[in-house]
Amino acid sequence: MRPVLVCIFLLALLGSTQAQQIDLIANPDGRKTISLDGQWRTIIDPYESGYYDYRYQPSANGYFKDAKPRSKSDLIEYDFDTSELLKVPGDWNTQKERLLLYEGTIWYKKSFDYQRKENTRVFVYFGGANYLADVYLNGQKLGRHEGGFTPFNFEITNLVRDANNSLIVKVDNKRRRDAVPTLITDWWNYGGLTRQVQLVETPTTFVQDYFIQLQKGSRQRIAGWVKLNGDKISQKISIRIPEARISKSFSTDANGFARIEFDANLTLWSPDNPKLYEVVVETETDRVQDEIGFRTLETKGTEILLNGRPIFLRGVCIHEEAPFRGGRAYSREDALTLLSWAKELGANFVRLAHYPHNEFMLREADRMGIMVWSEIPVYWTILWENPATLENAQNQLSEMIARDKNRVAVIIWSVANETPVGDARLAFLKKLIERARSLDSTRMISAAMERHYVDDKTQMIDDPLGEFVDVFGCNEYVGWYDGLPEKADGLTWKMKYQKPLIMTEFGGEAPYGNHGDALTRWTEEYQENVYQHQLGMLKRIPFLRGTCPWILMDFRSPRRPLPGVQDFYNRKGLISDQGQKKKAFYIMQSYYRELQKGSQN
Ligand code: GCB
Repeated sequence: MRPVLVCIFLLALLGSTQAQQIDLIANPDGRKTISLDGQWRTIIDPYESGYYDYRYQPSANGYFKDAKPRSKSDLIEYDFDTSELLKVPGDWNTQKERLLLYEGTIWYKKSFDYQRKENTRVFVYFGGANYLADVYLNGQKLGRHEGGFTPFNFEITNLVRDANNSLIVKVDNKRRRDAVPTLITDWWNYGGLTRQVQLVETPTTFVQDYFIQLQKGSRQRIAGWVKLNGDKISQKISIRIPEARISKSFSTDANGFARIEFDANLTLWSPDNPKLYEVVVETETDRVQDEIGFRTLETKGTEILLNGRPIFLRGVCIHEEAPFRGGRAYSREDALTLLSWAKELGANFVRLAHYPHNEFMLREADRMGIMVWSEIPVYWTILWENPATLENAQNQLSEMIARDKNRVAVIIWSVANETPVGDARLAFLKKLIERARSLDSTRMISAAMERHYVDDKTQMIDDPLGEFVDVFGCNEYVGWYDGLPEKADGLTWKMKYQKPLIMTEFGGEAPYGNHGDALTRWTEEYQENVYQHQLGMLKRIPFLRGTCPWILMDFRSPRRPLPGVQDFYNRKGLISDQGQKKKAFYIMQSYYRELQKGSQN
């Protein structure tokens, strides 16, 4: 069943007085919104006493009731309104020292007043909550969302009150073997309401979602769809791109769905000229405005073609970690700092590792002309045989694509990172690839994979997953986990597939300011040495179409305890978490400048 049908079915089933989790509302910032960001009341609940009773049964009188004693004799053991404050958006770990390593449940509460308007629906939209969120309004459950890095929303039109609404979210970031990601990762498990929370207002029938991109293989044919939600979903709709003098009309069908297709004479988006158009989707009752760019993308043998021209992806990997203050990044300012550093490095491409980053990153990448690899946290050792794990991964993939499918900067959807070759894993990842292709036929699909040694000198890339992706991503740490830097000099690379290769990770670790000779681990000189030998090797790989050193900036990791050196940071950054550039930064920068000379992108 198409999501829109599921949604209509649920609407009918639940009746209009119930809360509903509906498909994602596209582009919330293009609508009327009311921010719920700021200080929220919070209760730390390591034993989940606010959720389970003492027999470990879900309690009918959990904290979500937000109860108050009605008489002086009443026994109620919690009180949101005198509890601690935490800032939203923001991870909890970096807001209070005792929460740095906390993994468990914290309850969040926000009170708000709301003036209901006629013919208006209202939704609560969460940019992200890591990892499991149970959401309640005025004591009633709106629903649950799993996955720490994708948005979700619920309709609250018929539950919201004029005054003193109590919005409560139980956020649980306990790691689980069957979750996505699973128990081990090389990044901090930042918990909480890590992204913006907003009320989104729409007319009774509104434009819920749209896909407006160039058709694969065409430089002027726009193809996509528009989906309405409401009680009058068979309507005339129009798509306007004023600057390109486009105004086209379509009709939605009985399910509120319209395919759109038309020609437009467009200036294509590229890193050199990141042209975006104002695009307006209008119905009889609603109007949404977006900024959308258009470009073509294809692979041909081992080439990647952007707007028909071969490109080399001068990339860098980025974690969603906030420069200077630490913790999860969540603001436009964070995005601008990170992406400006990438630009300064000479990058035209970023790999947003290892999960979907906040929407600002994508919006700013669109504006700055930086191509994006976006991935889901199918990382290392997922439970490949568990159907619920697959469903969860598929859902996170769908939500990532739902949010970012109109962002021209996104050129690659990645389904996994460094997963071990095997049948169950292959079946799992093939399903993810099918899902990605069914939702979006315009992007390239990839995954970061591994290589192996055929003999001392020969690297072979032949992961069977390679057959199903458009572009092969490979992580290798020659000179760091694998021998000394000069080992790279003697290596020859072979690939089983006639496809483009991106070296999606390589690098070494050094805290900024730690100096020594080029063979002393943890020094900037050693890191620089790794990069020098890497570049010598990379330049000799004929099918290489992109490089993404690991990583732009140092980031917190529980796997990195070495005192005085790591102190629970992965120090492979080209830049420190305080913005200081290490020697290796300049090695990469001069390589990218050299590449840039002969290229238009
Ligand atoms: C990898 C992982 C990345 C790690 C990195 C490292 O292969 O993909 O998540 O952080 O290596 O530093 O070891």
